[in-house]
Amino acid sequence: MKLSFVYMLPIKTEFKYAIKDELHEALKLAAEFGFKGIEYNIPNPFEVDFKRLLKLTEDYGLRISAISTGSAYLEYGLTITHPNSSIREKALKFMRKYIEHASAHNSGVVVGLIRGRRDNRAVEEIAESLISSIRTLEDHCSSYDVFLLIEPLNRYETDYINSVEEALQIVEQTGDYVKLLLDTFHMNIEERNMCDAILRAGRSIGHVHIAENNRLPPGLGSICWKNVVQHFYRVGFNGYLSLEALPRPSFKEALKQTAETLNPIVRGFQAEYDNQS
Ligand code: LER
Ligand code: MN
Repeated sequence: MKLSFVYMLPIKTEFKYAIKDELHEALKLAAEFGFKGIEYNIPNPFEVDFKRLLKLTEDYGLRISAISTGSAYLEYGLTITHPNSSIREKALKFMRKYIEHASAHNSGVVVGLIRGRRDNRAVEEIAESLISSIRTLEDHCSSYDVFLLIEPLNRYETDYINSVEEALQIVEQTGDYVKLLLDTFHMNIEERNMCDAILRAGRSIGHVHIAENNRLPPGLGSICWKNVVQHFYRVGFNGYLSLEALPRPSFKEALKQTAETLNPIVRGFQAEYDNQS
């Protein structure tokens, strides 16, 4: 597994759980601390200078681990299950562009907040809307060799898809171009046991967000990282652990803290994993 961190491009709405500081400095530090990836949260995929982001990322020896899309929801209210079809179409247009960008490093595109809220709709109704929207993206995903990532979010942030079990139902009804994004902060709230949930998600895991139970960087809370990392390896996951935490006490400290907590654990299990596969 490799370390990554979420970087949020500028938005007007508040989002506290990503690094937003000077990008050069963040990339430089991350590379020094042994991070291999950066996940860009991009509010508008049509307005971003993606070539510049890609070049900068590669100049520092990093890869794009995933593209997250929550800022398109926060900034423009776009969702792929919106009852208003023109808003839904606009969200899908954004998704197709995100997929094209993600093809640079064949990474996943996150379906978190952009999947929309249930509000007063029946769960069957929103599920049908989500599944049909996702299916319209299948060809684009396969042409660009990119996958989608369904992220269960805790009940205080959304009223639709809070658990691994619920997210797996979407994977079952779509296809293997749809994977799960497991976020340790959300799992700590929603799952009875985080390690059992990892085992249940198994081969469907495509990406991981890491933060403590209190949403601080790993090492500043009570999650047992050795156990969690071991379970990700147990199910054959060898992708990115992407920091999405409150960047406290500073973004520099957050990156350092994450590296110091996780590098030795990952190193320990990686050798074992490589020998077995
Ligand atoms: C996004 O990845 C996430 O985890 C959410 O909490 C966003 O609000
Ligand atoms: Mn997350």
